[in-house]
Amino acid sequence: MTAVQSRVSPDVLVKIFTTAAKIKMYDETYRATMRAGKIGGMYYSARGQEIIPSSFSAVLEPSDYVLTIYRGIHDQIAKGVPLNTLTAEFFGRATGSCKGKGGPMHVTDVASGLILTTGVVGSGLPIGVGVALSAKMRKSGQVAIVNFGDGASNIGAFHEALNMAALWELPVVFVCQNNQYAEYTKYSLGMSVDQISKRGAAYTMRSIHVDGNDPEAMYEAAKTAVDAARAGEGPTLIEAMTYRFYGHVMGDMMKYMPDDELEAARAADPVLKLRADLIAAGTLTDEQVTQIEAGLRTEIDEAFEYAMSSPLPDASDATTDVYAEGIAL
Ligand SMILES: Cc1ncc(C[n+]2csc(CCOP(=O)(O)OP(=O)(O)O)c2C)c(N)n1
Ligand SMILES: [Mg+2]
Repeated sequence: MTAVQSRVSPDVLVKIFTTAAKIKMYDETYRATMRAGKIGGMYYSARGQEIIPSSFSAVLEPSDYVLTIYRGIHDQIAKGVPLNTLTAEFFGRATGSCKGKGGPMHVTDVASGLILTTGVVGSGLPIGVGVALSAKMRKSGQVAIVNFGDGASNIGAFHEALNMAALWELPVVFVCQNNQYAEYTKYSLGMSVDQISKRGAAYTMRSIHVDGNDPEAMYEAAKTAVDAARAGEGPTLIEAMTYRFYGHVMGDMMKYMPDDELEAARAADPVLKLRADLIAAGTLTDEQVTQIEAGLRTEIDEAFEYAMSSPLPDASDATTDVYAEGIAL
């Protein structure tokens, strides 16, 4: 059998796979821990959407910025937020990246460039414009990646942000992760266009419609957009088509998602497909994949153990780090 020539180097594909496998395993562990009643709270699984941020992670520099939403665990892991402090923040522990005061909906980790997680749909886009403006004014060469959903592209802030970013030629990439549902509504029922990427034309913005579950196409889209932003050629709107495997939020019964659609999406699991493709192409052996997964298992188990055994924040710390120094209360 002749291996199909890949457009993207094997090293890059292995990097994308390793990140995607980490996100998948982390998500499975998180849901199992919740189901076992060991942690409470809300959880918005990103299973099925792993390839999008994993492809970006093979393009971005550590100093670049990423903004995400409540369904953001894949973006946070891919940007390199350490699993210990990330998990502790999700569990609301004092050792978390925001000392347990952010929780799953508000993770920030400045050191790794994960600048914002927001629960307010669409609100990350104008903030991403501000982050990119700062990078441009400082001539730092940094790029801002703003992740959001299909539903967010119907919010006014999406349009305001695209307009300003295009006008000021900012180094920002708007990544619409079109997982085909906004809460319980199929995106086509609430969208005036058949492709969200077409909205970029209204702002004279470079726009890309891509299969977000295809690592080669997704890597090329990410690289094109990031290279352009870094070269001073302004923003890009990427619409990355994908699917969410577990509904809107943990506990969602998913009755509104047709069984055959869900089954087809899960049968085409993009992480398992990339795993199988890398083995079939001879890029990785079975043993190498098993070794990668064993390493991830250890790292994830240690992070959950660290978070579980960490203390809750002390009540006396409730207002520290909340207000800037010198502001009279
Ligand atoms: C401004 C605002 N309006 C409504 C909501 C309620 N809400 C939470 S998630 C969501 C759906 C967003 O869907 P999408 O942008 O496609 O992201 P996904 O959850 O699919 O990742 C809505 C309407 C909100 N959080 N913020
Ligand atoms: Mg959606």
